[in-house]
Amino acid sequence: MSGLDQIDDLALPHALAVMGAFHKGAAALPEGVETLVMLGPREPGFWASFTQSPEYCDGLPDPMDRWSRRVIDRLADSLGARAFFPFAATPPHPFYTWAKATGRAWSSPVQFLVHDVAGLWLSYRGALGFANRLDLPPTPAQSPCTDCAQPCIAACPVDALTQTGYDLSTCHAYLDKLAGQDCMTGGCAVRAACPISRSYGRSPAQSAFHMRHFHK
Ligand code: B12
Ligand code: SF4
Ligand code: SF4
Repeated sequence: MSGLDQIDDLALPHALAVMGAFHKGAAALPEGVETLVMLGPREPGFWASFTQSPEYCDGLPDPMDRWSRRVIDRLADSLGARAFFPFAATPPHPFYTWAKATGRAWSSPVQFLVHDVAGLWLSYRGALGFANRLDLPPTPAQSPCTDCAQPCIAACPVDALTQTGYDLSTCHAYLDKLAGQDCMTGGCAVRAACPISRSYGRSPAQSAFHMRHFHK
């Protein structure tokens, strides 16, 4: 029998953390899964840890996805769980819907998920599915956006990501320009504007890595 604290302890050496969990019913889950535990980068420190890994150093494609598979598959084996990943599944596993079911992530005014600890820098590296119902701690009563001045809404210099949606072509066009290099090296200005993001301690080098992948 695993508890969330035990899972968090096992994730710690890999600079991963439990970002939330829920029981079947809060959202649909694959057959045989009663509890889903979602894992994401533990900050500060995730980038320093990941860049020591064989996957980062071998120069082959998709190092973070390959790292996630190796580490989270092993965690799943040791806990008697099933691993799920936000990539390489067709159709994709519904991580956005699952995230909201944890009660620790909400749709922000700009639609991206906002998390109680990671803010708009939220991302998931995988999830663990358990056949039994784990005890789960209480979650925040409301989204942090309720009592926020909402700087995310006006943070994009070209209004590509606002309350009215995400205009991908405007975003990508800006990222090709000199002015867009701030987003390329420091990450999306909308995600960075969130006060919770600012307290999360994510390395700009990690944002730059994802931006290079997003805007090849
Ligand atoms: C496809 C996809 C994209 C597409 C979105 C295309 C589109 N117009 O919707 C693109 C390529 C644009 C994209 C971009 C990014 N994405 Co993305 N993406 C996904 C992915 C792989 C699949 C989503 C999906 O269709 N699922 C299938 C449906 C059936 O399931 P669902 O998720 O429950 O469906 C819900 C969502 O689609 C949601 N939704 C609807 N409209 C939109 C629009 C946006 C922008 C989002 C985020 C969600 C969303 O509503 C659905 C119902 O609830 C998910 C991972 C996953 N497996 O879910 C990540 C995911 C949503 N993305 C994520 C991230 C981190 C990013 C990037 C920030 C990556 C980066 N550069 O660092 C960028 C954003 C660029 C930026 N400015 O920084 C995170 C969430 C982060 C967050 N705070 O919201 C996820 C969960 C992946 C992860 N590893 O954690 N992404
Ligand atoms: S800036 Fe405020 S409104 Fe926007 S996602 Fe963060 S907490 Fe929510
Ligand atoms: S990456 Fe930059 S241009 Fe694209 S949505 Fe974010 S702030 Fe706007």
